[in-house]
Amino acid sequence: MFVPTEACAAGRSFRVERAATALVVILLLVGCEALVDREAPVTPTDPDATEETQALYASLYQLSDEAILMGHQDDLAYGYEWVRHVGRPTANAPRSDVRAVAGSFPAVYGWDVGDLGNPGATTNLDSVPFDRMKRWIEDGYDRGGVITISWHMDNPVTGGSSWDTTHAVGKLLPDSSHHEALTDRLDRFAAFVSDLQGGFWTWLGMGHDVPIIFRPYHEMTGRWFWWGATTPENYKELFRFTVDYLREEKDLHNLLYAYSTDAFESREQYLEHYPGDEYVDIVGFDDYGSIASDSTRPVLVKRLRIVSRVAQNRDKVVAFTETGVEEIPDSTWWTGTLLPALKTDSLTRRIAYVHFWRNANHDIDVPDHYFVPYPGHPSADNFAAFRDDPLIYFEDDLPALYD
Ligand code: BMA
Repeated sequence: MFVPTEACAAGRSFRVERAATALVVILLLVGCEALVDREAPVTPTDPDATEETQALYASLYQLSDEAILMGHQDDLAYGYEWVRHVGRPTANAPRSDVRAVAGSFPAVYGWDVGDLGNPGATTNLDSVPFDRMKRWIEDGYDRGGVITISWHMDNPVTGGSSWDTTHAVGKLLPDSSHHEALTDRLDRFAAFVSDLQGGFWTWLGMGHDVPIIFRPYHEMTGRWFWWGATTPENYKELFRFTVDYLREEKDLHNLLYAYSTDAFESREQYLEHYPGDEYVDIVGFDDYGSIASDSTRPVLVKRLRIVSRVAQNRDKVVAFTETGVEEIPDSTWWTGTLLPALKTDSLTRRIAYVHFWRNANHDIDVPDHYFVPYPGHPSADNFAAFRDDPLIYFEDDLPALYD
């Protein structure tokens, strides 16, 4: 039978101490490794992404610790009281409702290439000519901004609009009846994107591809677009095929892919159409309903948190990909409702950018369809105050994102 002597007991306690120290050291090392991992630069899903695209992704990821970038759709093409997209091109300096009210361009420029796939189409569905859109994209990029592109693609099977929910997705997948109608459109998109050149040497024909956040097949949970009116499995296949085709067949390496649902109620619903970590760089969502007033703030905050956690668990960038309140009826909405929601906690603050929808010209486009103030709008002063908040970055707050 073993009877411990004093020396033996002392020896054992020494061993226990050493083991405990070793355990602490191991835990510290594991902790440090986790820390190192978290601080390692995040990389886009495309292993061949261009240097500028990789830099943009890492910048968005890092910046989201301290800032939320402000974005606006069609910002340089038209505003509530002016247009540059219809009629003869003018040589005037760029115009922007955002800059007119807040003193700076937005940090993120959104564009939509709807109709691009239609043979012979020269403008998108809001009459923005593609050739001028390209120049505005390049201008925004050259000023240091971020470019995101969505696509209200017509239904390739029927030729109807994107709101024509006649069954299409199953017919567009590989080996299906209308597959070529899809690849034709993607070919045209690839040609458009390849034309976007930026950087110092562009004037010598030696520019580089402009990095783009591409947000295809958005708001699929809303089911009002043909790509949403299908099974989640079909949707995922369409998304994956599109990414693979643009990456592998068309050799495009300047795209970051955004997964962008409409409103959702749970993490499960949010992820129902998620095509997989290898296909998505930015997780986001569109939401116009819950952002409108203080009474629905808890719903918005819940959604922001869910998406932010999804991004955190996958080491991805998170964004509020489309939003706004039409006509902004509450003159203090920017700092009174929106800002408190964004500042709720570290999860909601982690949003890399919040993107507002377009300011349709009130004479020639949809009346009273605008989402940021124009000069003289009752919320203009409050928008300027929102812009002054240290958390919110407009273009002139941006560090170099592409170095
Ligand atoms: C919708 C509306 C439409 C527009 C479409 C594509 O939300 O703004 O007027 O045609 O987006 O930009």
